[in-house]
Amino acid sequence: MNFQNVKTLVIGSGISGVGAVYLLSLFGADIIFYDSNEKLTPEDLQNKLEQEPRLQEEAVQRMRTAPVYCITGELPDAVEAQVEAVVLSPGVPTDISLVNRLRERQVPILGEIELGFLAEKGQVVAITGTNGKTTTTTLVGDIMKAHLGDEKVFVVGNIGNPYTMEVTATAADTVTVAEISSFQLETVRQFAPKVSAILNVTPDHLNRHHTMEAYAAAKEAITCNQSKADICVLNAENSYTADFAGRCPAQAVLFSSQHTLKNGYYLRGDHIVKAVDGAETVLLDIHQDMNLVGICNVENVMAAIAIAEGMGVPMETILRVIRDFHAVEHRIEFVATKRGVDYYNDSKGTNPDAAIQGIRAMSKPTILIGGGYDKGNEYDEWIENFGDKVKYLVLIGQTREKIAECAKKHGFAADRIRFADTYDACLQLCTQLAEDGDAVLLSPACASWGMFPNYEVRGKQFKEYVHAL
Ligand code: UMA
Repeated sequence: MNFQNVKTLVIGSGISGVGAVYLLSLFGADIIFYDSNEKLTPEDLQNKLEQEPRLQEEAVQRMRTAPVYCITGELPDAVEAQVEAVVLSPGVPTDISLVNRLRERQVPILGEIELGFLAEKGQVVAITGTNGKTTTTTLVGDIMKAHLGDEKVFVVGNIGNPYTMEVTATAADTVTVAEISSFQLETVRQFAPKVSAILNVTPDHLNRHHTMEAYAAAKEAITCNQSKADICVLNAENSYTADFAGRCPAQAVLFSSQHTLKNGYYLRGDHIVKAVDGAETVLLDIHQDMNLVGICNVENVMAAIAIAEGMGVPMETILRVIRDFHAVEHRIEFVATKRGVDYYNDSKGTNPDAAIQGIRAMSKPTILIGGGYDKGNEYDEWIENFGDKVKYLVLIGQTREKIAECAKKHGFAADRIRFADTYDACLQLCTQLAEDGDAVLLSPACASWGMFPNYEVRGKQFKEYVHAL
């Protein structure tokens, strides 16, 4: 699509919106930068652009000659009527009335990822899944950097680095490793990775996608422009991804943490094994060669191996990077031992399935911090995974009553459930409840929104508290 002089509405002034404005300015578009948040002013939006250090001089010059029109609050009808294309930030639902009206008028609707892909010159690896995306993306990024050199690899997307901000530096010999959320996949049209991965699909974000079918369909869209010349790495143990293997447009490469496979990567005892037509090669020992804990991380490592091999990286390089790789921040991250108590930050456990992996990774009696923003999830399976491990459940946020009721329904003793009104009170209570030999795990099964701007802030505050003990 040619954006030269096209009146383009960018919705959302977070990091994706800023990236989109940047790329559109290089494309020569006539930009309206819009945020529906009434607490923001047009000057706030202008400041976000001016304070972005990565804007290249060419874009800054272009913004001077063709200023970006910033609007907040309600979008005036007269402005809406002029819009010829729209770029959505991932957090903007695709079915809000403004977007519906533009769609009815047949205005092209692109997501920020799709916009970025229009400027991509190299190859793309794209990783999605309900859980494990960030760890797998980071590990694949590290492997690709070890193989090609740091300057030839860009790690972008939901991981917190907008694609549109990096893509102008891509070239024929670069690789972009993108963590892609279901929100971002709702708006892809031409996005075409050489290697994709769907790590797992379990209930999440149902307040946005409404049904599991719609959520799974969004994830599957990662392959919509792939062919059998491309690869899609899939989890053989997840019902959605295993089912998708049969109808995937790309060549499906499977991994399994529970069964042997004739072709693919699997866990046998303590070893990750690769099989080709039944002929096995042992690749690594999950205790001796990995610093990550939990079966979820074994799956992430298997997926990363499959992706990297799909990108032509020698196995020797892949295994060397895995041996040096440590946990991603906020993902079952060991923080410190204080007064005999181990503290783990799993703030990225923002849904029950992710939090199941968190509690499964614990080996000691655990004081578990749960609760937060209500995304419409059910907590039964998470609580069923507590076993005898959870000593106390300390609950915060909007979902605390819902989780407490669910825990009691599953036989969790009411006197082991505590409510905290503030995050500080919650952390102090955990320290009081924990005894020598226990663990404290922040793995809330809920988004942070409502109490924190994002899960990173929730995790960082947890770590600051622990380090200050
Ligand atoms: N906004 C509107 N209209 C709306 C909705 C939102 O104007 O109808 C505005 C808000 O007022 C706000 C802005 O949009 O100012 C926020 O946009 P955004 O939510 O898309 O946030 P970004 O800062 O652009 O960050 C997004 C991703 N956020 C979400 O998907 C919610 C980041 O993922 C991602 O790192 C970043 O793009 C770069 O790609 C975060 C996330 O929480 C980590 N992702 C979810 C998850 O992992 O579960 C999917």
